[in-house]
Amino acid sequence: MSAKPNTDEKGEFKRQSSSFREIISAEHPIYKPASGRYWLYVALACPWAHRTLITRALKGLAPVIGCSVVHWHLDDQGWRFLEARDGKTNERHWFDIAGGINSASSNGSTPVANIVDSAHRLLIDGTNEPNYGHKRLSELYIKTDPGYDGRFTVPILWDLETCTIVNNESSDIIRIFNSSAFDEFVGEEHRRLDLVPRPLEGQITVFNSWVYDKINNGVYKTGFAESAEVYEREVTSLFHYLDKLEILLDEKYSKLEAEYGKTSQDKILARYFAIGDALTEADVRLYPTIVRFDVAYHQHFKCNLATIRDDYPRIHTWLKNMYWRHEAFQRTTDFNHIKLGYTRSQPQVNPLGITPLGPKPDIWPL
Ligand SMILES: N[C@@H](CCC(=O)N[C@@H](CS)C(=O)NCC(=O)O)C(=O)O
Repeated sequence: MSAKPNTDEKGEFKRQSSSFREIISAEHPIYKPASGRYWLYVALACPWAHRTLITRALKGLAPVIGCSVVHWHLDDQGWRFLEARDGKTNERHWFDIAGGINSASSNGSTPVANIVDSAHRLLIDGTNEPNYGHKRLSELYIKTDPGYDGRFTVPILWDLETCTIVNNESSDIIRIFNSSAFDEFVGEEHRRLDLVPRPLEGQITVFNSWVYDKINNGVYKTGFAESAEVYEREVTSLFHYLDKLEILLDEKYSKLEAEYGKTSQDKILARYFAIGDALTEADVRLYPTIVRFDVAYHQHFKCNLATIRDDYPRIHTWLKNMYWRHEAFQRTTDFNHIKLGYTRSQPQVNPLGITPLGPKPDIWPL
């Protein structure tokens, strides 16, 4: 998401590469593992930030790494926090033990259409920034490097001890969370979960690489295209790779069906994942794009050759399985932030900022 995305002279979207790429480990000269030392800054609309929230929840890190959520509206100065009631409120209670969000925003009685960009509903539109009382995400970048001239993006993994950004690349941040760095601060069940098990690492890497380029980033390349020619090429490619994903998941599902029988849906779903037969990083990286597809990308980014719910039955089942059977996925998904974030923050795509009410429901029951 961005008020004005980077595009080149051909009208093609070019994603900026991330600037801060450190890790946290006992061997690192500065960034040592510790509880309460690191802080995660996210936007709930942002798919890249979403993967870090899911991983934080899955690895039981909510009590170890605090979190702040920017307001869903990205304006021409970037992301902002809600005003602090007092500069030091610890918002960890909002991101409860499961690492999820208060569902008030999803069940709230105010229809999306009536919500204005200046809404200031603390813990619904976002949180304050409790560590320094900052108003803007950009302040964290400037604090780290006064000469920083890149984009002010979420997610940020922040070190409260040195007051610097450790890392602002989501694919690194999820690997840091998945590493053993924080093992001593979490329970056995969370320590045991490895999202990139050695035997599957090769398959996960191959899957991630085309999913990133063709699907995760593919929707952006489609939606931010500035010429019909670029748009048509990108949207065609995007659906070609969704077709590929559907075939892959169909093979998986059919195999499980043959093993357990058509009526044993529970048993099938317990092993129905993108790679292997347990949850891995591949699911974590695919989910944020697929859960946004029908509610945001289909209309806002003109990714409208098909919908997940009506045209990709296997991807749809996989999505519902993730959302309904895995708390870390459901509790970090906020459809209001997603819909409002995209439709109100990108005037070049949606100049009037009218947020479509549909499709309904946001996600179908399992
Ligand atoms: N490479 C980054 C990309 C993050 C990114 O593009 N974040 C968007 C939100 S979806 C952002 O903060 N954009 C603000 C801007 O570009 O001004 C990652 O994966 O962590």
